Amino acid sequence: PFLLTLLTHPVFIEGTYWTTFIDDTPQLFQMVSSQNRAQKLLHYLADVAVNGSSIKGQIGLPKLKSNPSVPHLHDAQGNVINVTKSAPPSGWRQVLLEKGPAEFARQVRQFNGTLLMDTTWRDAHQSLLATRVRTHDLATIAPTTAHALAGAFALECWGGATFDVAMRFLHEDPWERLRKLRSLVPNIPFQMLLRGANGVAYSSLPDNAIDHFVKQAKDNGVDIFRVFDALNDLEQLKVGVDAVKKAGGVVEATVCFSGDMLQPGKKYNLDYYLEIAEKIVQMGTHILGIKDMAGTMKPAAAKLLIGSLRAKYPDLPIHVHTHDSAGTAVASMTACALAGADVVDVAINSMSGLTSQPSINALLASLEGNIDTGINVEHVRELDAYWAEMRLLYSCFEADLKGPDPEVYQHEIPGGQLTNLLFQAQQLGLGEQWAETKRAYREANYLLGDIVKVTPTSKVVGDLAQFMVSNKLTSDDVRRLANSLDFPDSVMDFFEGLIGQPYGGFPEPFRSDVLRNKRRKLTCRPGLELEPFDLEKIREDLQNRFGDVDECDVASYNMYPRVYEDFQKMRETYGDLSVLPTRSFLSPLETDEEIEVVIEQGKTLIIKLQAVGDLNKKTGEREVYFDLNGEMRKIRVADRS
Ligand code: 3PY
Ligand code: ZN
Repeated sequence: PFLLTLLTHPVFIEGTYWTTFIDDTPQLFQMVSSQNRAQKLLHYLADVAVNGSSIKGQIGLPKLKSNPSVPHLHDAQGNVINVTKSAPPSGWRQVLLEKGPAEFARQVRQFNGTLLMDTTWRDAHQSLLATRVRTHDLATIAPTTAHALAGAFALECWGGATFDVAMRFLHEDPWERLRKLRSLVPNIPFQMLLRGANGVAYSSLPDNAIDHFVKQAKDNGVDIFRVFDALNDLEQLKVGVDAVKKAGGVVEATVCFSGDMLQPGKKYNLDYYLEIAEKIVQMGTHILGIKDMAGTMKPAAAKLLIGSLRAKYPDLPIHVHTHDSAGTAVASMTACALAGADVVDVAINSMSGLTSQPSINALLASLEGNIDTGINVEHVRELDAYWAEMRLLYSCFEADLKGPDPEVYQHEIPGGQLTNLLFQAQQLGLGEQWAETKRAYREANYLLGDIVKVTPTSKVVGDLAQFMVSNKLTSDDVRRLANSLDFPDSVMDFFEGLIGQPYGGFPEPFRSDVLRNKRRKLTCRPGLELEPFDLEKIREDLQNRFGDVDECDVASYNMYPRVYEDFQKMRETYGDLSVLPTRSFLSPLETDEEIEVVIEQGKTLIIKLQAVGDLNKKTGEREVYFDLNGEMRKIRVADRS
């Protein structure tokens, strides 16, 4: 293609070129690069045209048949606000940038009311749409969001499962997502979810890898780090907290809330939470997070817990997270606000409820006249129109949950996992299996010692539950046969101590029976046993294998080596797929359908599918014909259908 570009360049054709023509005309390389990029994207579109999308977890095609539209925001006089031309109002990020984390936290505490964090860009789609929302659709609504939610405490937009899923299933770079969104939202702080010593992975990494990852996250746009450990193991938590402190981010060290606190005899009761909170305060945090990942914090528990923390720590900002799985989240977050929480989590209406966070407008209505939030009610209502369309666009990832689950207080399954497990049961078409899975999950939790359940411990419980269902084992059977059963790896890892130490210790003799002589019993935190990564060497290796890499690539590789390698291979084959509109990413173009793809600012490809040729029986291939910016292109792809 370079030769072609050179030969067709007007200067070359006119023969007015000079010897340094190639050196002095970098556009030649840019043209080659954009032609290459176009060619790679056509390959992807051709493959989808012939074989359909191969995005994991996709059932059917998007219900949205048109391109999503961006709603207009109106000012108080009813005029449309030009969100791309006018700078968004200054927000809490300006306070943070000007005054630093400690003063930011102080001012959040001083705010006369309760601030809101919008989770739509992270937890809401992780909980409802299998984390599949793409950068393209977040970036499209980012300028409008910067205006509509200018008063928000933060947007949760990164971390948790989004990092893994972006690379593994969406074939996009999570760091590019972060930088793009950051450039479009200068005024609202960005929050990420960090799994303590696990970073954004499922098990411990060496401490230097966590420090390195967090530094890149901070440098590329994350402001506030919600750090948790799935067992509330403070040693594990501290690894993440220390990393954020070193990077200069806002620390939100978090207590994971587990189960119905007010039930008599509950292991995780008020005393337990006050004890963990005190240790977190001793560790040093700008904000105290309370993370109710299964949505089991009833309003009465919220009032008691937040009220007690408020009284004990009058100067410490408290930020509460919940899920609406039981249908009580608006009531619970209202109770938190009334009890003195400084920030509570919500999601845009069309992305709220069920296993996601409570609806922002429902909470605003609930607080109205009583508690200020600094949020423009009309603007978020207008913003919702976009997410209503997104829900249709991503319909092929819906778990199709119909209503609240009243059994959450029994099984205590975290929001995102509840949707995943239901989705799996639905795919099997076994309604009964769902009830059985929930029952087994509850039993598995007790077998494991009634542990705090959130990534990665929720996976341990889920794996054991599925093991029990598929092998038709009761908990008595499991206990009795423990020294002869072949348990899932995650269960072995848990009992070895690779996920940390549970509160109250491991259940015995069950632990010893499960481990037998196959695994040891670790008593220290697993990271202490890991050799630090040689980051310089990793970067060199990656450079040799993949060419131009940076520290973010190193961090991606450290978290998910295989996933990162596969991602690089996809990039090599198809280029940057994040620029494709989602409908074309997930479904074949129709004949004569034309799409616009912005590959970089000011560079738009107009692509039209012209025809898909007949199957060549000898090669097993088809030719796919496109019109690319007015020129015909033919792509040959293997027919795997
Ligand atoms: C995650 O770790 O991804 C979570 O969302 C935990 O709630
Ligand atoms: Zn959550």
